[in-house]
Amino acid sequence: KIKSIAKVPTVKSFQDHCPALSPYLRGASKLTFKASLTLEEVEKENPQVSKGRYHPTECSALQHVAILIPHRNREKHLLYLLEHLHPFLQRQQLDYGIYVIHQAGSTKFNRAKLLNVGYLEALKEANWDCFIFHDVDLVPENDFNVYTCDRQPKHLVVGRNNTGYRLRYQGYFGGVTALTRDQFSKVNGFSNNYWGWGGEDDDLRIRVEIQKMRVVRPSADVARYTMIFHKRDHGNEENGERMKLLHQVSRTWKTDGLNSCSYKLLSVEHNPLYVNITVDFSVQP
Ligand code: UD2
Ligand code: MN
Repeated sequence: KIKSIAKVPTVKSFQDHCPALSPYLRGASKLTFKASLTLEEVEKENPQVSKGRYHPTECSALQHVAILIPHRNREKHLLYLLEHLHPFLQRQQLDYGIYVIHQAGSTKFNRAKLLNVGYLEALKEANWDCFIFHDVDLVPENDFNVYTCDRQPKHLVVGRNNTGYRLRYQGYFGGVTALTRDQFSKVNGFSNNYWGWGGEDDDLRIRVEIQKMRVVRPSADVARYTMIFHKRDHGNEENGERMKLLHQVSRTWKTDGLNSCSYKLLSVEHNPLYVNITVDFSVQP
């Protein structure tokens, strides 16, 4: 039996969805980092990017993705990341925006709280579906590692150059992660209480597990990164409290996170290649 199908009038303004896998992907690439690179050069190479945002014109992107980068005093790393990430995301045919969340002052660095701020501020200007929480010093090596969100929270760094491209430990959730707007809101975001280095990524994984979600990873041959060499930063000394905090997550996650993230916003600047959000955590808003 053949049912007659009503013809849907084709409206010009409706665009076809982009394909599940972009035709522009290249696979593994050899990364180079030129010492003399300038922001002006990277801007010139990316004329289609405006105010940190881009969307494909040939099709309508599958997801609207905000890339959130916590930052302080890593200008060169940021430059290299922007240089590689813009063309990488464009080859993936994503509708994306890059946000750099900059911690002003010299009080202890708080990566997790910066990422909460990024989520809250980015949603004030667009309806993002997916958030990529991204270290400034990790450059993806293979564009089949697609920066979209899945049905479950996704960890994108299976391996990196300086750890022999092997997963550091079961449950490792650091470096680069992808959560949908709903997944991140369900876990109440990151904890705001991790000052200095370490623990905040494990805290987020515990939150994910409490919600009965499961961390997924792309295959090891594509989830590869180069970490630009660095030493531990001043102001980001190891957090001695982290084990204590990690034991309390099941009691604290509901009241410590997105819903308690208060901060003094100093500025939001729309640069050509990224939105720069500056916050001060040393004073009360
Ligand atoms: C690991 C994790 C990272 C985080 C951290 C512990 C990997 C690949 N990464 O990174 O996600 O869990 O351990 O907190 O496992 N930053 C600045 N300025 C600073 C300090 C930090 O911009 O002064 C930012 C920057 O984006 C950097 C990130 O914070 O990439 C993490 O700090 P890190 O690179 O010093 O720590 P690392 O490499 O051990
Ligand atoms: Mn690092």
